[in-house]
Amino acid sequence: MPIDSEESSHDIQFAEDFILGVATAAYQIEGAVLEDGRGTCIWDTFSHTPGRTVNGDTGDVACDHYHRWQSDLELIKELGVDAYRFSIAWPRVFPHGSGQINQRGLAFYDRLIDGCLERDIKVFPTLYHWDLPQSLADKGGWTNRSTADAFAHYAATVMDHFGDRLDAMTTFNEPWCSSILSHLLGVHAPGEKNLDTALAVAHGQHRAHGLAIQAMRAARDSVPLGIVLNTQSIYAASDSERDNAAASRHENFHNGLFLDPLFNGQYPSEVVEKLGDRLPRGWREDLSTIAQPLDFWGLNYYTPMRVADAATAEYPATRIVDVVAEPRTDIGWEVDPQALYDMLVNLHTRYTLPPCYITENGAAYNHGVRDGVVDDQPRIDYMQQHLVAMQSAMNHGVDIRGYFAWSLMDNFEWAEGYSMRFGLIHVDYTTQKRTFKRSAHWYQSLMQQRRG
Ligand code: IFM
Repeated sequence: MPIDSEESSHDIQFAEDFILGVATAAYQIEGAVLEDGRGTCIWDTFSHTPGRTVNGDTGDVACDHYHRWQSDLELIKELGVDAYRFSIAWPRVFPHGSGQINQRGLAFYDRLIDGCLERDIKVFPTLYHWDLPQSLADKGGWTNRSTADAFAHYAATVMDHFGDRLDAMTTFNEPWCSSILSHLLGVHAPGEKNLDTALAVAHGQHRAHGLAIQAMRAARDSVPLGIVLNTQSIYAASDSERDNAAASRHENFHNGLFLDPLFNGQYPSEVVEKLGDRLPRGWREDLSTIAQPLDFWGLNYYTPMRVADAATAEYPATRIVDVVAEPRTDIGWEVDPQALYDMLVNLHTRYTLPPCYITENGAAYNHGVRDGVVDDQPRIDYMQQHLVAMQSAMNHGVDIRGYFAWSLMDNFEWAEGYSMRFGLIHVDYTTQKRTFKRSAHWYQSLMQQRRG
């Protein structure tokens, strides 16, 4: 069903308790990587390795949010959103991943969380947005089962300490990125290209997620718990049988590898058939730990995937085709809100999923400040169209409880460094001056309109 493109986001009727928010992640904004006892993480190592990020950019300073958190919370307050989704840096809490707790790390998030509550902003933290402590990486990272145990201990510690002040808690952000993109495609830290390792990492993270959910429920059972996925909205690149079969394999590998164990307690049968003997030993025994009941799931959506057959390549033997219907954003990603609608309806039909939050959606447009103004109309168009698509999916019966814009402000865009800007708020990285873009004013007006 096509979404109703005539509808504008200002026509959307958000339910009273529908949450509108903004999102960030620790390594992308905090900076202060050597302060207050923080340990090193794999992104410190990776970004300091020549050739890994655009311009050799690192998160050393980023948006200097570690020092500017109060004024940044004031900006969130000014936007008028309901909630803030951020991530807790594991290496601030446990500099070596396990062992001694770093009280100064906990104290930073105490200040941040209390600052949100003082400003009536709901708190939606994530435990893992890719900053694996380097000490754990040195012992095999997610391929070592003890990393999942350390993660569960970190999760329980955080829940025990902050749980009385949280509105939700997420275990992992986009485990596809921290396994496939990082260990098979070599784009993110640690930059490996090895299918066996990627499978072991994905499985290790699944197990860590399950153990963490159990540990957090035991510590405090009142906080809604979930996970954030960036499932792909997949289309065959052509009508050919081969491309259609490729799209189906791509779905099983890139989406099923995550959705099926989490929500069905098993890997897709095709994945087991092709790769079962390459999954880590004993994987079947972990499935019941992995498939914990969840209170919500988060979807991060940006762009669709067009997939073609790559017969001679390793399973899933597919390749991404740049069949781009304009427009695309400055990072080159196709703009297709229909793909968001299609995926939401499709996944909620095929799986028994808990309520959904759109935990990230947004666009990279690199408009600068001119006479104090950042005129980023394409970002407004993008978000407006995607809110309409989300609303259409809700009208079609998908239970969606909230939407978080990515991102509050421009920040360190991983391998792209500072070259790509996703923020509603412009950041001048030389002066750290923040400037509301037109999209920020537009988002603010959505909130005001809802409050009547
Ligand atoms: O910046 C990232 C974020 O960290 C995870 N989701 C996608 C965003 C844009 O690439």
